[in-house]
Amino acid sequence: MRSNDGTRSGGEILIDQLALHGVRHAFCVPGESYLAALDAFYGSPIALTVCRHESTAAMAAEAVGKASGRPGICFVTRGPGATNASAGIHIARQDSTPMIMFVGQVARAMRERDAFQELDYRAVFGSMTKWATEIDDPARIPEIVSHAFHAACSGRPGPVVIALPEDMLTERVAVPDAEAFEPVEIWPGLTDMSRLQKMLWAAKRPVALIGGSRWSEAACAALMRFAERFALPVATTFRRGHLFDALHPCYAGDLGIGPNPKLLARIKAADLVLLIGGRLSEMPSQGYTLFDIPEPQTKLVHVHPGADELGRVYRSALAVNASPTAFCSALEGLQPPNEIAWKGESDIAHADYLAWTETATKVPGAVNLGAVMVWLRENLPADAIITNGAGNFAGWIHRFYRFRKYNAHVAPTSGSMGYGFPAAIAMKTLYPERPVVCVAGDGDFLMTGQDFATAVQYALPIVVVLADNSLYGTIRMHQEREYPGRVIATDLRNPDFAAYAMAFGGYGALVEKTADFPAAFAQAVATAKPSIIHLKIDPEAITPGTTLSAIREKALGGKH
Ligand SMILES: Cc1ncc(C[n+]2csc(CCOP(=O)(O)OP(=O)(O)O)c2C)c(N)n1
Ligand SMILES: [Mg+2]
Repeated sequence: MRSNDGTRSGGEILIDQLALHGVRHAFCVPGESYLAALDAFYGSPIALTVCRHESTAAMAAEAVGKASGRPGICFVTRGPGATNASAGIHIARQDSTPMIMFVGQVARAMRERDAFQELDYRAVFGSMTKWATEIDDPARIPEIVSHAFHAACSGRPGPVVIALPEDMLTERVAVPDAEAFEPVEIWPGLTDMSRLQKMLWAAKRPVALIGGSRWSEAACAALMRFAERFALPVATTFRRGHLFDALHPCYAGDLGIGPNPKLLARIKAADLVLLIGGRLSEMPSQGYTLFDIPEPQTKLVHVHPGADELGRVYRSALAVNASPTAFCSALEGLQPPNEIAWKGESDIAHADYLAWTETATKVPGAVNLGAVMVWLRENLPADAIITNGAGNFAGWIHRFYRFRKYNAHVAPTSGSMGYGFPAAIAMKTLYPERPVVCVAGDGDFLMTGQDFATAVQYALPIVVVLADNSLYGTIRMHQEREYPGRVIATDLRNPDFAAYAMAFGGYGALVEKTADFPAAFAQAVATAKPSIIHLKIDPEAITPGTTLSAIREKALGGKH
């Protein structure tokens, strides 16, 4: 309850401060540990979504951070709430996403007694976050929250955890608010840009790789203009496909798991690699094999907002500490050479990409996930958003879907299962007008599937396309390769997912033939309810390019 004596509770100061910093959505699972903060949401301009599991609340907050570039916010209770949420914190860490998690804490006078659900948050989250702290004095909330927004967004963005002792949230003090926060841009130097100009003029076969965070629609547009002027082939790194229009004539493809061999050959043959925003970590670097470490055989220009990332793995010929947003606008000042030595290469690269992704490969079984992806890319509007978690099913998204707009793909570079559905909740909340499709595996979906209830509660018409192969398929694939025929802990017995959706008050349909997918999808959209389209996938169809039996036979052959 607000009073008019000039004082506010810690909870009120906190929520006022979040609203002032521009927060409009937050996700939570409630707990008695932070009731005073919950109460302050009452009547505030921040829409609070209550979830069924803290991993959903944290992943949804991460997805908001990923899409908006400003910290996504979640509130969870102490001990078990915080540990349940840790998967989302880890994603924010690996994916360089700004996020702030507020977590309840025991009263100040009880600390260090191992009181009910007490945790030392600095110790538990210290290695996973950019900053983990606890607020002791409500008068310092404006300062610490402002610090948290800056810390989450500065340099290489990441998560911040703030613990809130219960009695600190109810204490009343008079304190002024801090001013609204704006992220600090990191501009490249003039010398950086003129050195880059010289390197580009000397290059014979350059290629750009783009990834990471701190992008924007404007930055993507600026990069596209640069690519056009320089006729430069541009590839996107693992799960960052939405940064470049897949149908743009300079798009060279997706450098992730199982990439186009022609793209890999192009990158290996390049004499200059312009890496903007990404870290070239394990997945895009093909298990750290693409470039020598620490001295790449290819001239590398590495542009990254985190000063610590430059020279961390790869030594570059030119290291530029800049955010992609600032760097891309500085690219407008660069001039292409009069004679572009690599003229025509971007067209070839794009043709290679189109050929690699054009038609679904043949796979065993009556439902071809590749054909479903081709249908979706041809029938969804360009601004539709695809979300997913982790599993082999995602290989078909990367290969056959074509992302055309900023934020059209929201997925974890960290490979965290269960991410797709919470991200879909977040995207439908942020962008109610954009169609949101969550593509999930059977294993993947059930990691956060209980939050189908949340989508029903908030009437979020998300369509889940659920690829059910009755397997933890990715792990079975590795298992058959390393221990052929010794199947253990990778078979799944699944529910009737269409009935599951109906039981929650959504819509569900079973699809057993590719040809039935369009009608099921249209029906799901027509109901305007959260929906699950349950695709029965043959377990043999393990990747777009091979079968489970082929992997097993090859491994057995190799062992004899
Ligand atoms: C949270 C989490 N737990 C475990 C894993 C390891 N893992 C990676 S993929 C996978 C199986 C995914 O199964 P499913 O969603 O059914 O997709 P499929 O591979 O069968 O297409 C597992 C267990 C992970 N990446 N994340
Ligand atoms: Mg599966």
